[in-house]
Amino acid sequence: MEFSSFIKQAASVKPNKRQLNILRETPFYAFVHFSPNTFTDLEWGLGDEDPAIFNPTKLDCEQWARTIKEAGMKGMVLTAKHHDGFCLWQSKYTEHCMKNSPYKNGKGDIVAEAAEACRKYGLKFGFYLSPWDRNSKYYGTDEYNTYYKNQLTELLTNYGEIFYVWFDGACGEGPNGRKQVYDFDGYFELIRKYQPNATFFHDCGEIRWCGNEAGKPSYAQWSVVPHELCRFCEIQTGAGPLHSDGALSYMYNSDTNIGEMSNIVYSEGLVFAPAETDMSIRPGWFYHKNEEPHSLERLFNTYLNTVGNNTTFHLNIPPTPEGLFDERDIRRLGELGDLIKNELGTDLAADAEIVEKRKENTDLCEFVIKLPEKRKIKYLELAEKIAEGQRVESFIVYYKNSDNINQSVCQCNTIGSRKIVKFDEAIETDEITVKIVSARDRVLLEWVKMY
Ligand code: FUL
Repeated sequence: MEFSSFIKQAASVKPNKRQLNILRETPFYAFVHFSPNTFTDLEWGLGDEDPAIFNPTKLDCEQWARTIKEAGMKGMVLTAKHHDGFCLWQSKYTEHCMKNSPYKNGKGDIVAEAAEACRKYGLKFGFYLSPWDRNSKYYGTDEYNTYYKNQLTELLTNYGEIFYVWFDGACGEGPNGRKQVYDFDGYFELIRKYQPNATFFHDCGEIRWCGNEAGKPSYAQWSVVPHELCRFCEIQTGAGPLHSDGALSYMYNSDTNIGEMSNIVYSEGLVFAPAETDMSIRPGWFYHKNEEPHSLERLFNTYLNTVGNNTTFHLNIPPTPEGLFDERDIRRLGELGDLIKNELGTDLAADAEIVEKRKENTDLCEFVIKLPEKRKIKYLELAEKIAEGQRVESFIVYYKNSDNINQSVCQCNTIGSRKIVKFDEAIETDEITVKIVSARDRVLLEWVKMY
């Protein structure tokens, strides 16, 4: 395909309504890792743990929900089953579940309690169901897919509205272990059937992995990526001008050039697949009492680099063996919620006039944002009309300085669903110009905010 028509097509690769919902309504949400690991102090359980050890004596899912809400998150994703295979609900298909925990004399259902708490506090609810299962006797056979689908159906049909299903890519069985061929297409079909508004995470799914668990997405975040990376997403363009079979066979989420021009031109076609950044508030995903939560500065910077860099932010908080969030984590999340509100809560450009200056026959343009008076600005937030596609490759920010001269402050890559630019120092100005220096088609901004 011609280079120019390929780029036009790339500019109009669109999200589906489920992707759009999560990007616009739920960009920041919580993970909750809770399983026998919480009681054995492990990260990856072996699958032979006695269900009797799973006994949270003070479980309070409402405490979880309150804390999550106060941090500014909009949803919760619970590990209904981690790699050890223990199910936090009353599954009909295994004894390795709450039926054999002392909690509520074997009648407990933590998925139900968490889902209810979310509803009470206005949070969305989703779950993690580990494909890798070290307990199931079926693992490694075709029957495992039936077992997995039965469990998925239980979770999709008994707990009200689900916004997200999280499929973990980890599998550590090793070279001599049991190998499972997962029927992912069959799993996704069940989500479509029972929860048509839910989206799903998978290394290369509708929401894809950012490539690390350290809270560090790539400096240029593209939601429009090669089909070779995300085969479960619908292909929306023709092949890139430099495509040949196998050209992108070694691409992975951790590559930093994903979605860039130098990458997509080799593709067999492009899909819409925004990234999620998943990270734990502590070093581990599960609770270990000697670990401390990360600093407020690290968490806030991660928020800016994720929600403010076209990815979603999935922040894990692990409950203690008692079934409560640790006071240290609660404090840190409260501070984070306050800091987000204080730093990014009041839009100083709400009364601004925005003038778009564009030259005929080019997609390059400038947005001049005029404030009624001089204000001190620390952050600039931009959002593309992501429902129409992602177009901006790079832009430069200028501000009118005290000599009335346009002075450049920074150059940035990509905008996408949301970009938050933090200035090294607050600037005092009544006019900021965003000059688009490279774009794939006419730039459509959904909003401009300043803080
Ligand atoms: C990984 C898992 O192996 C970890 O235990 C954790 O659940 C993390 C979110 O995903 O792949």
